[in-house]
Amino acid sequence: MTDQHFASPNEIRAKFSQAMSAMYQKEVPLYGELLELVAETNRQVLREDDALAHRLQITGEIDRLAMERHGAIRVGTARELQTLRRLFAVMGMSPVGYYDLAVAGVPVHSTAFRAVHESDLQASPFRIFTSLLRLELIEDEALRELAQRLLERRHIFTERALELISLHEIQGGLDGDQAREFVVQALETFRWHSSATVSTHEYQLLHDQHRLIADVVAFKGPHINHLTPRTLNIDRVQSAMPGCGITPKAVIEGPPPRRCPILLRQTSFKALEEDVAFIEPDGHQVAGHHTARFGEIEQRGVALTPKGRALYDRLLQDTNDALQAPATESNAAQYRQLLIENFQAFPDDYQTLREQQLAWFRYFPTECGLAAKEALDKQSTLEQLIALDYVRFQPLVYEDFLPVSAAGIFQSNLGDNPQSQFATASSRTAFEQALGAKVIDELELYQQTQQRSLQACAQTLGLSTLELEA
Ligand code: OOG
Ligand code: NI
Repeated sequence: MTDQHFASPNEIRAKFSQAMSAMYQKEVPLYGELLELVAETNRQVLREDDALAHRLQITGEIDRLAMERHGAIRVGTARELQTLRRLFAVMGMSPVGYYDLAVAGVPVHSTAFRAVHESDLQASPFRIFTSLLRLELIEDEALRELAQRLLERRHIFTERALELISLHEIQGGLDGDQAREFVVQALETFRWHSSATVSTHEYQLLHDQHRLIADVVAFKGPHINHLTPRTLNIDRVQSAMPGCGITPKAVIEGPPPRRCPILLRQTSFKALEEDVAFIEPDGHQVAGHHTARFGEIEQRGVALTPKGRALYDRLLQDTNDALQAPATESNAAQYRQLLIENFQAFPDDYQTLREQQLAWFRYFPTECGLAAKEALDKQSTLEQLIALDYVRFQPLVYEDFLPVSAAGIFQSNLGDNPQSQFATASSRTAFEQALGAKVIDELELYQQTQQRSLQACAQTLGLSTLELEA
């Protein structure tokens, strides 16, 4: 139950997302430039492509586009992850999906905190890709203990943030003043600190084990490591980036360019080398460097059903097998060509994607459907209504991430040489234990949204139900 005097979680999330973006623009000015480039490109695309503009109008995505972004953070302990879960709950964000990156040589597993209902996503689609370091994958025992010691003694939340999180749990919400204070306090956790918590020597040890370990363990908190705006044409932004002094990575992760975009395409620019101060055992500070924070852009397309996703995974695997080497600068053109060739097998019109049940859609009654409402045959099927143009369908946007792409993004800012795989079982259960909750299955969410749109359609047209053909 939501009480009237409580601030809405959607509003808190929108405010927080805005505050985080403002903070990151100050911390990493290049991100601000990227935002401008993306906004300008989106305006251009919308001017040129009426059909796309119309579609985004119907789905409502046009209203959320300018505020749409995701961020990423990495934490070190179950306690940190659990408290983050409680913190994000204040903003109406739940853990969705499980991503195992150990298989790609990155010693973390992850989830994405985000809103789950389409109306809440519409209010603010802000997402945070959140990774937990898997300390058990550090083989060197002394080093593992050092990492554990460092993590155990740090406090990544302000006292007041913790109080407000508890208050939210006890009261069932936060009032306006508390919500404003919460945004300020919660933001502190994600701020960049240029002073490390370790000596140069310790940093080197952690770094040599894995750069990511140093990034998580050697600092006061889980600094936001990138914020990613959503573009309507990633190829165009990618080719405009160098002109703005931004060098993108060689390969765009995800599917090839298509008429009907699917899932998610992403590219990042390399992490920046930043000045940090290490703290030596005798207490004095020594200047050094750390590279962690970077920029990224993404283009989102239609969410895929399990069948569509299986096809995507297979075609991507075929592409990588055919390349016979990791995709890098030197074989980028060949990779792109192979990707395009392999994905010929993926239908590229919404009609077929829907008929073959490869993707999720939302259904909307049309003007003429509404006009014909009284005279409608109550037994009409969905397919008949579509044929009559009484009902139309629109692609349901993908709100999540892709493990192979995420690994590619991690790799690119950890240095281009992919590290060897960790021989380990994927451990969703261990992740959920650390999180203190189950992660939500994203496919169920898409299915529910599609179903709700069918129900709403039926109701508006005065029918008892509307269903997809089996
Ligand atoms: C997260 C990398 C994954 C994405 O968009 O797939 C990611 C990280 O580097 O912490 O952000
Ligand atoms: Ni990202």
